[in-house]
Amino acid sequence: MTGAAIRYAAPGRVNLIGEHTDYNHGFALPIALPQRTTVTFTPDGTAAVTVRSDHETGAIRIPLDTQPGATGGWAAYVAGVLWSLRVAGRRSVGGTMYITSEVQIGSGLSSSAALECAVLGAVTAATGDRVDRTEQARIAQRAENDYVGAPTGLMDQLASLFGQDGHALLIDFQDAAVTPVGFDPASADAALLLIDSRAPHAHAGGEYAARRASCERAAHDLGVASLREVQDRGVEVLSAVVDPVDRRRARHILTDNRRVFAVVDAVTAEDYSTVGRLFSESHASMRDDFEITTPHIDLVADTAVAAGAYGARMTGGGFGGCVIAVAPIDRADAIAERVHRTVVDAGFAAPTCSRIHAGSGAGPVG
Ligand code: GAF
Repeated sequence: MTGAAIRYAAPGRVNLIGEHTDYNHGFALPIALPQRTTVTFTPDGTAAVTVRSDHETGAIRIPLDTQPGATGGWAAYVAGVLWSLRVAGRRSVGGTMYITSEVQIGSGLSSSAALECAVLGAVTAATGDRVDRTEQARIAQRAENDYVGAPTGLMDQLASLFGQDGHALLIDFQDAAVTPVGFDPASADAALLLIDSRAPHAHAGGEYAARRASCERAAHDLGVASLREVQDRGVEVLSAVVDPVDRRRARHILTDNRRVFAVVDAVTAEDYSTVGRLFSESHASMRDDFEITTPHIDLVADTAVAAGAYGARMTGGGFGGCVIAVAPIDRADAIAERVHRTVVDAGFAAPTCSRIHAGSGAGPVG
């Protein structure tokens, strides 16, 4: 039996501030991007999903009882969602799936969370199961952690699922609570610029896991389950962390958590020059304490500021990907031009620069 085609879309995200804080039960402030991944799913009642993508050639057949390791590459995110639904005691259904995506892959814009959340939405729409969005986020995260093998936190899935037009999302990872915060830089003659360095990044690589392990060791030294528990005690508490590198990693987490609230206040006051200063402080913290930027990414961020941005920071997991800059609207074109010229002159790939705004979260199409 073949059911009617279901179309479901989920967006990528940009994190305004609060980096690597999610798996430390801290805070972050992402926005959903207007760019989306769309799944067209035609259920057929068989015991497998056959999936194709506009980015890849060939079809991949994924049995509904797939196990970690059985499917690799991009289709592992689809297989992971089917597996994770089953582990969560939820139903799935076989059929054919076609995936199209506007979310740039490998740029740190959460193309993987967009794919997971779109697949999840399409399959649960087909089964008719009601799965609330927080549980959907956890199911998608488990797919990524335990099927794909990337030890990521919950931010990207929550951003993709809870995104709201014209709003950033203040997330408290202690309980996954999401509070929308009005975010419209244009109303204060400011612009949020997204500069893609085109240096690819990856989460399954060892550096992300190493940062996570460092934070866990620091929490262990402090006798707490997560760094969140010492957030209110100030960075002085970190003197009890044995290893100086772990201490610096933990300092980034505590200071970025604090900056999240400072950015919320500044955004609410439409004070984008303060937002920019906090972006640049966060970038310095990621460069010096968390050590997840690269000379290429630092050059992009520094050049944006030298060309007139209020501030700039790398966004996402690190080691490549994108920089965001907040700037007076009338400086936007000059910043894009200067960053392009300086970065190309330094021998790096030509970056792309666009103005972005907060888009809406995952949902059915049409
Ligand atoms: C990646 C991860 F997937 C997120 O969970 C988060 O840790 C982020 O890096 C860093 O803030 O996007």
